[in-house]
Amino acid sequence: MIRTELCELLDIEYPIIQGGMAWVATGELAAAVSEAGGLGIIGAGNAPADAVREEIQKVKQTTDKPFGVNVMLLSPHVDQVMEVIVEEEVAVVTTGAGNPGKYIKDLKTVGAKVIPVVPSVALAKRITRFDVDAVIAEGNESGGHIGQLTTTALIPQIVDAIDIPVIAAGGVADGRGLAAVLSLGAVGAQIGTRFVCATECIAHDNYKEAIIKAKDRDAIVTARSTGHPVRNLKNKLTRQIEKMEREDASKDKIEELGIGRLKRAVIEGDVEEGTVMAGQVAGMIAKEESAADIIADVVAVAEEVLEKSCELISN
Ligand code: TUI
Repeated sequence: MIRTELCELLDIEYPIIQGGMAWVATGELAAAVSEAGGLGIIGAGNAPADAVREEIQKVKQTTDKPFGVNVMLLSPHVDQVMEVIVEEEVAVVTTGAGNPGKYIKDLKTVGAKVIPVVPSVALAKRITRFDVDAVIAEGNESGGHIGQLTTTALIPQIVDAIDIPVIAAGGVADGRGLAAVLSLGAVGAQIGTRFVCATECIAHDNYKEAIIKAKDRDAIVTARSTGHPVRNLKNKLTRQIEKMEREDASKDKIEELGIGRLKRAVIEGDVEEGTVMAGQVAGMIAKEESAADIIADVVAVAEEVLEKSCELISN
């Protein structure tokens, strides 16, 4: 059994949390991951508060186990989403794209654990001045909006810089990845892209197939020139963005082109003109399977890898 202090902190069986992916991570996926012993997370993205409340209620109707909500702090609905999270007494809140400092006092009144995503040591240090319970250190192998450092470089530097538990994100899709980030000092891993291909995930079949078909170099970074780089699968849209970047198009024009494109891919299944966010691990994902099978496989392989490394030492 792989248990770490993350299991005690979040009252979960395995040190695995699911990425809070906008549009993709609905109540259905979060409930399945939590029911299987990980921490399921609803991705609030830019959704209005009422829609987030519906997803929370879906999870509560399916499982009694703890789950979380990921709040994208640039959302226009962030204040109301945080209010709903407090009213619904959600156990865990992860945040992205900013500093959740001003919401922490309210979240703590209902005992929520607060876990911000950080892409750098500087931000990890700044955020730990607030009453946060852990951080998710996200390497640039991740899908979606990314920072500069790789997971292998980022995790040990953040582990050395702060005194609270560090969860690794970016580049983890199987038990080898989980064992690797535990070796780097993390207490667990966040997995995103592999859970997109969970049976319970509502992403369009075309989106799941695009990930399953992807090869090692297909998850590329676009929109670097805007200062908000995004990792997504190569398609007609990424070629169009690359062309605009070569022609020095303005940041506004490039960002405007991206509006509504994630929904177009995830919900409508337009994987050519939509944004197909996925991590570098897309090339490792071979099939659709249940969240429970994904977790069982990650845990079994991590145990095998860690046992082998113990044998290496004792021999
Ligand atoms: O948030 C992410 N990745 C995302 S969010 C997202 S939703 C979306 N999709 C399409 C269009 C618009 C939004 C897709 N991918 N990762 C977590 C993350 N957070 N990465 C980096 C950060 C971050 C950046 C700056 C966290 C804090 C921060 O703070 C700045 C400051 O100084 O306060």
